[in-house]
Amino acid sequence: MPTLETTFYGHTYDNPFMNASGVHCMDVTELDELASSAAGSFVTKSATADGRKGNPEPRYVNLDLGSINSMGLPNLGLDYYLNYAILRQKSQPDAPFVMSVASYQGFDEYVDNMRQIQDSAYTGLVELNLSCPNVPGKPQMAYDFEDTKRLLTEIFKFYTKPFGVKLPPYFDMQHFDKIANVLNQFDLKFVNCINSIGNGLYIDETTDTVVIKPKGGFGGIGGEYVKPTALANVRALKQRLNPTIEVIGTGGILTGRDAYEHLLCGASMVQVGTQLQKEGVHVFERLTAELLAVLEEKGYQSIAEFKGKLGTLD
Ligand code: RRO
Repeated sequence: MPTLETTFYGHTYDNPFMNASGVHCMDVTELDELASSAAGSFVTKSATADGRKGNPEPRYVNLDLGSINSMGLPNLGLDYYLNYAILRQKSQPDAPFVMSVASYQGFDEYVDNMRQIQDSAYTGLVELNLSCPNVPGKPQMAYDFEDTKRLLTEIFKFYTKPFGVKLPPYFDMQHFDKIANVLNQFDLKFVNCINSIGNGLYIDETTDTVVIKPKGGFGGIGGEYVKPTALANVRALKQRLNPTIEVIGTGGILTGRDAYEHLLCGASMVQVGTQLQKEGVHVFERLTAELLAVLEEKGYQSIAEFKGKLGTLD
């Protein structure tokens, strides 16, 4: 019987599956459900300094081939997630998880939030979300390579705990080169590719209207629509980043085969967003069973045997 055990930043998890930040991770109840699910680990909702109600509803809609959302960073505030993280780290030191942190105001809030985590008792992994597509009037940090470098430079002046970044999808080889060049200048532990494809538009056939209220219907696209883009980003970043920076693969994972493809591209962990929203936490039982079946069919005993070993035609 093969194993799905996966080592990520020094800890071996039962399997590589996690939720994608934003899905089923808003409060203690949801987080505890993830923690006791079949997922290998989990990540909290991206926190801003103060709690936020987010954008007006409807702001998330499931589509046949995925989802569209413009949640607008609803969350219970950094103190809430930090308290949860500190308590959980103390009570379950052998089950590490990831705390996601974002910013609503921009540059200074990112720095202040990281300073608050630095000054806290939490020493676990943090995912710095540089790619929220849904703050009206605010661009995504990680599409500005100069600002991203300036922000990481500022944070690394004081931050000594392990963290990585959540990236938006890139669509040009030169942009893969540019972001990798910035990220390789820092002691990041991981990058997570990809956040939703920003500012898509879905139209309801019967009403001829958009389906979500914020921003005139523009929202982040997830699910089946985004898998090829996600795989390309995982592969391209894995090929360009220092080997010490691990990659988390997120985007378009509906089946064990989808997860297998992310691992082939070099992902160490894989995150599930839209499909978790559609199916609930039991999705992780199905996905682990399906991924195990893929390993069995191919005669692999472990993920390490094929991770990053995508074939090419030259
Ligand atoms: O809350 C959101 O609107 C949101 C965030 Br922070 C994000 O990073 N990605 C996304 O699709 N939605």
